[in-house]
Amino acid sequence: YSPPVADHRTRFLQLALRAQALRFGEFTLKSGRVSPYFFNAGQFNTGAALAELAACYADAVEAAGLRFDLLFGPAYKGIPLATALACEFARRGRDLPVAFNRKEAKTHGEGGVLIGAPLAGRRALIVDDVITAGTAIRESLALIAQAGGQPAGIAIALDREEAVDPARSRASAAQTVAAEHGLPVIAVARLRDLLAFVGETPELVGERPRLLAYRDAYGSLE
Ligand code: OMP
Repeated sequence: YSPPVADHRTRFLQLALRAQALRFGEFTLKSGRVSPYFFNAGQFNTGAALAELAACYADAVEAAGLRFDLLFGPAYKGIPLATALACEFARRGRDLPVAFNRKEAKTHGEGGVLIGAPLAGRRALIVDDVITAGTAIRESLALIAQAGGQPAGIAIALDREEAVDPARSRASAAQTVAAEHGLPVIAVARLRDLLAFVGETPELVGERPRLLAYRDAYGSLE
């Protein structure tokens, strides 16, 4: 008998907790919101953690059945994520081109802001860490378009499921990006999965009221 393998959401949340990529407390976000939790993908900082994380992304992407032919990792956090995911897909028998950008344009050497496989004519899956308001995603879409590529979708580890401006609309940033650009957003886990996970984990259950209050203030409606 081999126990059933947990689905990618649970495996990811357990891994994030173990790697201290998921923390509870008081954190000020890029948006200025004060959040009772924070996800820091930089904490996946060993080969084994990145490999395990990449397997979670790969499972989520495969389950979504999306068509794409290149992985794009936005600087900086997306770079190791897209690279690790490319290695995982290769391990599963699919060798995909991978590309990423640098933040500062270089004027010597090979120049430009894009590194890796050419984007022209390819359907790029953007691989990033987390979506809150969707600002980082919009920058990647512009880069891909400039390079003559076509975005195929966005794969992220965590969708915080927050509304950009809760007073105006309670659609999540991921839903807004998806609708505006006609692109699927594939998240390994979403806030609703985190809430369920916290509820089932004795040492975390005390965090649940603060998470629920935060969701009431800023969360999107399902
Ligand atoms: P948006 O660009 O607003 O979608 O926010 C995404 C970025 O916020 C990430 O790329 C991070 O720089 C940062 N962030 C986290 O890394 N983890 C979080 O839990 C929340 C944020 C955030 O500031 O919203």
